[in-house]
Amino acid sequence: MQDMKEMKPLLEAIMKSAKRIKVAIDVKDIGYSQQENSSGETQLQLDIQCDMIIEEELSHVPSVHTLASEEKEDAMAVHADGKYLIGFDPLDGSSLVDVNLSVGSIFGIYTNDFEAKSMLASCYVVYGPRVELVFAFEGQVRLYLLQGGEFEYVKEIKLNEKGKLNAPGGTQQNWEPYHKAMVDGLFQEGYRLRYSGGMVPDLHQILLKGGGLFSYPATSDKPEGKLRQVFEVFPFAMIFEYAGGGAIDGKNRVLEQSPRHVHDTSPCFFGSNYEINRVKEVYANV
Ligand code: AHM
Ligand code: MG
Repeated sequence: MQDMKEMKPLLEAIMKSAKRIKVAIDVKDIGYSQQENSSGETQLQLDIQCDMIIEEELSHVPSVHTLASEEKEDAMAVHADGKYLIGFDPLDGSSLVDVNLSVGSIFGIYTNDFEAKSMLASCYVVYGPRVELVFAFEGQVRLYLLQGGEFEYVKEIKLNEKGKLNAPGGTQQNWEPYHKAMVDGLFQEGYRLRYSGGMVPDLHQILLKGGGLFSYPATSDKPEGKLRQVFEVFPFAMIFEYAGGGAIDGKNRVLEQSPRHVHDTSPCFFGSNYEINRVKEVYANV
């Protein structure tokens, strides 16, 4: 059983990275680099810079064995005698920076391998009007706020049984009819649309407003969804489950999945219990 003492240097390195990334976002002149990431997208220079910051801070921690970044094809060995494997998305939603919407960094802390069942803790940082950090470990989800240069603990995050927000991802034209019917059904029940196109602020909003549903389903153009298991889906799944909600691929918990490759994606649904049960009912028959 790992305790908080062992997690502390990791969390501190993440906090240090977050402060440096905030500065990079604030000052960076946004230009496109020539490099493509492993999903074939043109990387923003800012992505590369954030990736370097996190790599630098986390490789200083002796307990880190391996780092795998969404921005790099292969995982990187760090300390042979370390025991943690960290999968991270350095700047999720980076294309939103130039329109001044919120973005985030996401971290999954694993042991042995990058399977969902090997994840011990997870964390994300939201760079919005304020910088907030959410850390899930040992069944609890803790919220921190950056104030006067330091992260201060604010509160534990708990979801209600049911929320009011609906955040439907993916291209609607490519949704399956039953998925569209489910999304429309929630709107007919009074749910309100909240979708910025950044999974970190979109999920953060659902967590802090007490509930709702975020979906990124399988679509005709993306049958395996868009969001990456190791860097995006598993870390948020742990957070939603610990907060008293759920995270499924339609039918099953995403935390039961075993990715074949570190960059694999999965359809995913995150929410409070009422909405997750609704998804299960709809997807049970397909
Ligand atoms: P990125 O890692 O390339 O930034 O993409 C991930 C982002 C998520 O933050 C967001 O939920 C999703 O892509 C939005 O996709 P879409 O525009 O297809 O709804
Ligand atoms: Mg991402």
